[in-house]
Amino acid sequence: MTIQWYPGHMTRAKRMIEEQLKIVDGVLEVVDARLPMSSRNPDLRELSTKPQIVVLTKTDLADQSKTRDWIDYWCKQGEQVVATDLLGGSGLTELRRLVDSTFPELKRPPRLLVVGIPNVGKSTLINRLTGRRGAQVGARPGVTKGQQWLTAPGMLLLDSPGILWPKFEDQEVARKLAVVASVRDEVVDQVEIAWWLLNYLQEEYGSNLAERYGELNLEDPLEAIGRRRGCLSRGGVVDFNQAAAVVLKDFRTGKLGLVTLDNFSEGGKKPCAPSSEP
Ligand SMILES: Nc1nc2c(ncn2[C@@H]2O[C@H](COP(=O)(O)OP(=O)(O)OP(=O)(O)O)[C@@H](O)[C@H]2O)c(=O)[nH]1
Ligand SMILES: [Mg+2]
Repeated sequence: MTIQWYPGHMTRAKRMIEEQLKIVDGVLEVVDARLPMSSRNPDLRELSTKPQIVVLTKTDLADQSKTRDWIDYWCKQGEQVVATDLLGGSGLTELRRLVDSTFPELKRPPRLLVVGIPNVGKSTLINRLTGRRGAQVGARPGVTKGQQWLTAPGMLLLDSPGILWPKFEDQEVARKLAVVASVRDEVVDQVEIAWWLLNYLQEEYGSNLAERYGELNLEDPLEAIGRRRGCLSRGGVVDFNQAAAVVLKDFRTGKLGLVTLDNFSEGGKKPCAPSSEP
């Protein structure tokens, strides 16, 4: 199945972001630490010329050593990056400090546009920084529909709807985005992405899988998980849709351990998606 998801509201949101970029002082690009590369929208990078800070969210769910590698890499590229756990609240003081030092000449609080793909935590970040629940939050993509300015100590923040790009050339990237629920579950074959995820975990984080589900039959891990978790339809046959939902929920809530889905290539510390290598 080919995954594509670029609904009309994203086209409109992109136009809105283009307009807002003209009036803001800078950008907070929100990136999911479990997908340090795949959750960065190439379109957004092209649109903006304003000073930018990358805010890595969900570090509480990501592989810490990979998070460090990616941050080192970006810093060497001259990017400003802060790692945050928006549920625990870590990284926010560092972010405020970085915002202060990025606009030293401004006599007023900087106006910052918060951008990123769906479900990465843009609205949660704004609520954290403002100390209020002014922005609506939810564990699915497409929660934020409009835009509004919100005041935080030392900055003004503008939330934006998450946007993707019109075509996923690399379906591996699309699968990863589906796994972290940045693409709507309804447009994706859940069994297929659960299979993909189980394969990836088997290769990269085998012990996490064994810890959660016990030893698995590698030929058909979803069947074994479904049976153990009681995802059965009439006649005792495993309901693969239910089993896939269990696996995806376990992953998204951190029950499969700390996992990052974007790897560095072997050898040189150069980022690349495994499937996009020549
Ligand atoms: N574990 C964890 N969850 C987080 C973190 N940040 C955000 N979330 C959760 O991620 C989900 C999405 O958060 P939102 O703030 O609505 O994301 P968004 O980027 O505004 O999403 P859209 O408006 O749909 O584009 C919510 O369930 C948040 O609680 C984090 O650092 N760690
Ligand atoms: Mg939002």
